[in-house]
Amino acid sequence: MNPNSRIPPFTAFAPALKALAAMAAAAALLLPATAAQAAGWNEASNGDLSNDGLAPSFLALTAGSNLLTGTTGRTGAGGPVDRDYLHISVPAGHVLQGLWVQPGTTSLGSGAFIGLMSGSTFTVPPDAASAAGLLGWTIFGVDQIDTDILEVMSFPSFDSIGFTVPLPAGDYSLWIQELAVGTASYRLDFVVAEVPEAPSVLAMLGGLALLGAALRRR
Ligand SMILES: [Ca+2]
Repeated sequence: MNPNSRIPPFTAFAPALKALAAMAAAAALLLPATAAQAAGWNEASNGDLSNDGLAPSFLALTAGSNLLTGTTGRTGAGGPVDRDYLHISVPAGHVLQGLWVQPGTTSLGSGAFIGLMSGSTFTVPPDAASAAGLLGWTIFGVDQIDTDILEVMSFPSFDSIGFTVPLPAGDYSLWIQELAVGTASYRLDFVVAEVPEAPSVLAMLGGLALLGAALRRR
């Protein structure tokens, strides 16, 4: 696929699905989800992300930069698969503004798959026939270093729902997986921004009271 295309071509999903289905058939390693982290997750120090979409690891995002550093892959045909599932929460009063691919990301072939779902668990199975049920997805790797992939993920593709950027506060889940045989590294930065507060009802009422007082003085 053309890494610069804004919408992943339909054909990009077919080999990805084939590879993912093959990995789904392989023995899955169930790894326990580990404790929540304050502002990022590095598999080297925080542990491997969960292999189970129904029990993903959890990362509470905070305002600013939230780095996710890990590896995914598989040892070979039928061998153990390392797929990474993460539940993220965008705090109230905030939005997920961008998802930047950082230097340190490596690719073995066409890149890694990243899928996004609404909710705290990733319920679409690895051998799904389409992207139905996903909010969005894309393939990323070295070609996307220093670029924001959130928007390209947002366009409906291969039956994905699609979404608008920025993502509002709430719970989301992710599935990240290198498609080629071997182990690839990824480094992603979830950029969270505060939503400017709307004028409160009390402030509006205060304004009306001042207006009323001003009119009475005339
Ligand atoms: Ca991993």
